[in-house]
Amino acid sequence: MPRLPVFILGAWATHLTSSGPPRNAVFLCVAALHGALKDARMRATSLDALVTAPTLAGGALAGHRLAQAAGLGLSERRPFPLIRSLDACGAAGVACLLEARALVQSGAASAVAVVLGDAVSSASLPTAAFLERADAAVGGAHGLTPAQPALPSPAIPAGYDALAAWALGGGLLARADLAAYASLAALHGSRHPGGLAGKGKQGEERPSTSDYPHQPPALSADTILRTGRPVGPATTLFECARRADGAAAVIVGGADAVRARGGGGRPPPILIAGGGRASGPLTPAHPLTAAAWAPLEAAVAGAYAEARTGPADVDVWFPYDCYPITALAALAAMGAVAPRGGGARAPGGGVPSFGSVAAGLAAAGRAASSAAAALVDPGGGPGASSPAAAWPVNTHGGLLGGGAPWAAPALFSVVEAAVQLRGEAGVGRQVPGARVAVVQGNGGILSEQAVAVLRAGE
Ligand code: MLC
Repeated sequence: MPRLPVFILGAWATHLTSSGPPRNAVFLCVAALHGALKDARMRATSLDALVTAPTLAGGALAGHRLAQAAGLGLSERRPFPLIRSLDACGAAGVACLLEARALVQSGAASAVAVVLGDAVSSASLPTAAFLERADAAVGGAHGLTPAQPALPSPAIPAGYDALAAWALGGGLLARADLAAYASLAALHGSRHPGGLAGKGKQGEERPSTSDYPHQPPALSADTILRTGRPVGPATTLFECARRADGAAAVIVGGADAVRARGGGGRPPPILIAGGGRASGPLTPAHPLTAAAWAPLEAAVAGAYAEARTGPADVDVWFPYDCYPITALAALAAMGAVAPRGGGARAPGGGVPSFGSVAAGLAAAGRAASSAAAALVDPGGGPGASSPAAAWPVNTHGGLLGGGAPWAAPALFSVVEAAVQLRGEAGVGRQVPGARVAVVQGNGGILSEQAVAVLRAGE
């Protein structure tokens, strides 16, 4: 039986910050929720469900805490909204979006808010406390079994560093490819007003780049390799998810909700065309093999199959880039290195390799290196071409170039995908003719995968 179509009706994200006074994750989430409702031209009373995830900074019952702080359920006309809280770490942005879609399709809700945020910058959560919680999330100091030793602290960078070393050791990537990816992320991040590197007007209501002056990119691949503080043998600090405070929200509903809010002046709905989810172990098995990527490959395949589409139709890509190795692997799994329409479509133009990370990683690495060579000069100044057209990947900067509030980043990707598919990214940032986006969330160390295909104007 065909599933009911479900849409994104509104999307909004706060600025990302890492300095100034400590931020409160719940307050950030409330701000994002109100921004998304305003964007959708809807009232909080029209929501009948809220989907969120636990924060690193907060405690239990995250959804109830947020609903109460946002004043949901205060109307006498509606019951308290249904709350769902998913423990999926970095996969949460997409996993929660798919959960919201399932609530609408099952008839349990007609309009659902998906809200995620956290406050994990050093301004809000001192590094020692951050590492105690982040290390614990992936097994802690004692590891899980004698056969699976604990990762040394900082455990998350160490786990991803091992994946990068696996790819380098197998000759699948060159070290410079990883730095090239981070350099491109920094370039996009520097052009987005809401990210840590962006210079948007503080307090403006939604990221809008129409009046945003071009900022030179901060980092070339060469600078990253020469000056980046080593965090592991194959990772510098500039190749780590950049801790940040911030929140994102989207409003999801079916055809009824689209009709109920009317037409004129409302942003066009974005169809959630397909979704795929898959789980893996908490940390990849030792010794590492290409099988570590199987959940990612399965989630991508599920999303494409349901959307009845494939890489040739995708215009803008949102791989989860907590570390360059995950982004390049996801681009390979998504088939982003395949040429489209016979030309060098995004990004790069290499060997068609959709489906297998091991088969596509080398092409993804080469694509990143050649895009970085064209777009970023060695001194870090801007190259000639438009980054959004030449490298339509994480156009908001992702986790490396934009910022990473723990479990929320993939929802920032969903918000940016909506901005791109609505054609609202502004001069210098808009991917020309963007109609289809693919967004990935990755939790833990490849522990949880969620992928969504989004389509404009249906
Ligand atoms: C950090 N900095 C960056 C950067 N990363 N600048 C540019 N690009 C990047 N990618 C900057 C910071 O903004 C800060 O600038 C300075 O470098 C120092 O960063 P810090 O974090 O304050 O340093 P420190 O306290 O020494 O901690 C280093 C660290 C930590 C490596 C232990 O940064 C860390 O653990 N990072 C990884 C975070 C992480 O893994 N998150 C989860 C991703 S995995 P300034 O100007 O303020 O000094 C995931 C999946 C999941 O998302 O499920 O969780």
